[in-house]
Amino acid sequence: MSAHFKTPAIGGASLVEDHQLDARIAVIGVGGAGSNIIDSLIDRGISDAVQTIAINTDVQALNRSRAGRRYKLGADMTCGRGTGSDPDKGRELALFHRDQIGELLGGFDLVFVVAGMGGGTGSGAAPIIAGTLRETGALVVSVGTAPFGFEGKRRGRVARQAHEALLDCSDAVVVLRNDQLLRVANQQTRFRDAMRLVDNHVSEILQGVVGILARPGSVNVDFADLRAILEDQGEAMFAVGHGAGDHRIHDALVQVLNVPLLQDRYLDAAQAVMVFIECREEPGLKELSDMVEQIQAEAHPDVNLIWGWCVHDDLPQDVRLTLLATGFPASGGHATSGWGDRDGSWRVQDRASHSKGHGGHGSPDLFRPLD
Ligand SMILES: Nc1nc2c(ncn2[C@@H]2O[C@H](COP(=O)(O)OP(=O)(O)OP(=O)(O)O)[C@@H](O)[C@H]2O)c(=O)[nH]1
Ligand SMILES: [Mg+2]
Repeated sequence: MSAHFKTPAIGGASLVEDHQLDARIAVIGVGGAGSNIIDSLIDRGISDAVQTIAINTDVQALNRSRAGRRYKLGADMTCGRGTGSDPDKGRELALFHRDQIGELLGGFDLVFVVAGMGGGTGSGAAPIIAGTLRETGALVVSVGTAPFGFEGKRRGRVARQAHEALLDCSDAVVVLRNDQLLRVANQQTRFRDAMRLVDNHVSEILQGVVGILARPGSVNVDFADLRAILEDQGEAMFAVGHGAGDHRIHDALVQVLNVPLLQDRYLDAAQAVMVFIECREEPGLKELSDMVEQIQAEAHPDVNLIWGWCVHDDLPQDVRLTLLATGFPASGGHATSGWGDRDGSWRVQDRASHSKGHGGHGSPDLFRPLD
């Protein structure tokens, strides 16, 4: 089954525009940050064909959410007040409702699981939700934020564990480090504004990926290509850049290569890269070939580079360039202590040694739609 952006009726007949999504896509925000990111995505605009879903233990936050579907997680066990920053509780509740999560949220081809790591609900529940939906056959991409160092050592440790669990349970995991924000923040930047910046960045990435699937281009990229780049990959890097004027594609690419929020990850280690360019006007052969050459020069010598472009007039600038990179080495090479727990580097785990499954039983009473 395919979903469509818009099907305007002309003389009673339904005309399917070129904005067609062959893949069924859901963006699931887990916990407070996840839910706020969904709202930001809705504000920025996302195809009606993409299901927006919020899952939270906190009923007040859920009531504020503007997601298309909202689910309380274990409301009767937590009295709807969240987990008190306890990731074990978040995990237990998700395991408890695991079967229902699979039943109610199964059937998607591509699922983004989005959460702020460091608290209880997102850190504990997001990996279980990711693993459950992956077992339903969906390609699961998790997007998590790593807390600011000033949020404390404990949050950093919880976030690091959540990240490892997400790697076990997802096809690809993108981490955005809040601390990187401090590089672009100034004395006047308020906490809420900094968070909004992250929310907007994640939304932009999601818009970019949906754009890849939604707009068939002259050089087309489809869901099979996306699966080839993301399936069973572990660490991933996603970035979006914009450009205008004579050097529009080059400028967008430079922006992408310098996105401050991404984990310290360098393109030269990426063995698989997808680039998609949306342009208000058809790009020139030279600017396209320059871009491909530049990426090939920056990426791994054996990089599998998939690229495509389309013309699309509803863009903030002349060009939007979305880049996805995967195939990073399974350990080492990118050690970073960006988790705020100050205990040095972390290692990406050997994914083959981890099983996808988790136990747990569902209860029809507790994981339920809000309305
Ligand atoms: N981008 C973004 N990050 C946030 C926001 N709120 C919190 N965070 C980050 O996400 C981490 C987890 O916070 P929450 O999402 O509020 O926690 P939760 O998953 O709801 O968990 P509990 O409330 O503890 O059950 C925090 O440590 C912050 O680093 C937000 O609105 N946007
Ligand atoms: Mg919360």
